[in-house]
Amino acid sequence: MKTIKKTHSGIFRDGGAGAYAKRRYRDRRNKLMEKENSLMVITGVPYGPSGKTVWAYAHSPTYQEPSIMYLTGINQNNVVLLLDPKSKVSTEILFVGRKDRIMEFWEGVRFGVGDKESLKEVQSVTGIKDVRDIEELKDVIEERFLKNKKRSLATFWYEGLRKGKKISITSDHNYDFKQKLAGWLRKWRAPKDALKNIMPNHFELRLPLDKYDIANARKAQEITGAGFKVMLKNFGSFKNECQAQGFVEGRMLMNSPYGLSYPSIVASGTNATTLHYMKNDDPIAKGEMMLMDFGIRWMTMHADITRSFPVSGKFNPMQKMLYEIVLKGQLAVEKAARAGVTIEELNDVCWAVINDGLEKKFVGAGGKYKLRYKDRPHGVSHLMGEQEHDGDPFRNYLKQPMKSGWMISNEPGLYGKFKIRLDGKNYDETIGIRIEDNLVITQKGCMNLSSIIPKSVREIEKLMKG
Ligand SMILES: [Mn+2]
Repeated sequence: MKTIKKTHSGIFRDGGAGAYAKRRYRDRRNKLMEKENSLMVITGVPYGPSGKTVWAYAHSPTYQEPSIMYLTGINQNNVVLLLDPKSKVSTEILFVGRKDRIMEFWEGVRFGVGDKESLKEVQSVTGIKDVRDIEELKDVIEERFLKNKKRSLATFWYEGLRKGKKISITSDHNYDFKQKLAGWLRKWRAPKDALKNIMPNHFELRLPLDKYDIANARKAQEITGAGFKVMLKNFGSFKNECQAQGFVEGRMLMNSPYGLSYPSIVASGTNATTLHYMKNDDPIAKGEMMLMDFGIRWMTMHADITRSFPVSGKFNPMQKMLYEIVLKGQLAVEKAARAGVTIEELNDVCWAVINDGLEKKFVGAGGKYKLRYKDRPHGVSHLMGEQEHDGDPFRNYLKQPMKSGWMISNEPGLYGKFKIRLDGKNYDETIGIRIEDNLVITQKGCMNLSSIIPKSVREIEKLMKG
């Protein structure tokens, strides 16, 4: 029998850069040090998928806190990174736990310190020379902080503005860590404003994707699109929502070990008007529309796709009319998207086209409708990257001019009750339609990474015919 070498890559994500991975992560850390120019400590997620957190098994195999994943590629819990741009001893220190061979017997390779061989392993995989036991964390930070002339210490937590007031996400490990640092700083009699947040500078560097990220994002689109196409061809055999879900997720997971981008939304008929429908267990009936929001990860990049299509394989005239109104809004956004434009402006373009289409085309043809919202059901775009929803969670970026390399979603939708008489037939349906692509912003416009995934009425009907 031929022996196939097994790799233990779950511990380190090279991001598709292969031999250049160490340099890629070092460049990112150097750029952050240059920009922030302060002593920084950033924590990873404290717990991983193990016996104590069984729930985590249900989640993605890539579970690291994205801010530290971006800077190190290390997919392991209980890791802290210290950056000290002014230090003459070492500008970067990685803190990890002790090597635990019993735990490795159960869970596979994990970085650790405690003996020469283990230390060498962490150094050679990550390219970080100064690796210490996480037990030394407090002492090392104290020593570095007291030496620091600026008397400042920076870390990462989610903070933004809501109605002009500063607000933080206080329920995650980043905030817990920040609070711990704040406590230490008080003990060390630091100035009141000593603790700084690297979030703005961090996102400025992280959000524009590099060429590896873009290649990974493309790969995620290819796998997601291939899964969707084969599912559409087989759609006639599905009796309920979970069969469609199981099929498309199975196809995607067969082609990527990195997990789903998020739990799929598979909504038939009126269920599609619930924006975050995740029950996915209702029977599906001919004549209804389907809405599916799904996607796979590749490395640390995510696909976030939505397609709407008729269960029967053929749009009825009202469905087709409404679908094309939404599609027109989406194409208008794609046309308007480029560096310098804000997402707020994209929203204005999108919903104006859709509301105008509804009035002129639908009402113009005698249609009546009732939406469950005023003007806009949701935003047309969110940032994407290391997370499916990336960037500051308070979305202060909506007002910022977009930068070349940003990845955003383009997801107009229409949800409500519609009634019309067309070609001598009455139509009366509660419908949810959303069409979502992912765009990478460039100086002159954008690249639609999802253009390989069918969405025109003609393409969809052709695929469903088999
Ligand atoms: Mn989305």
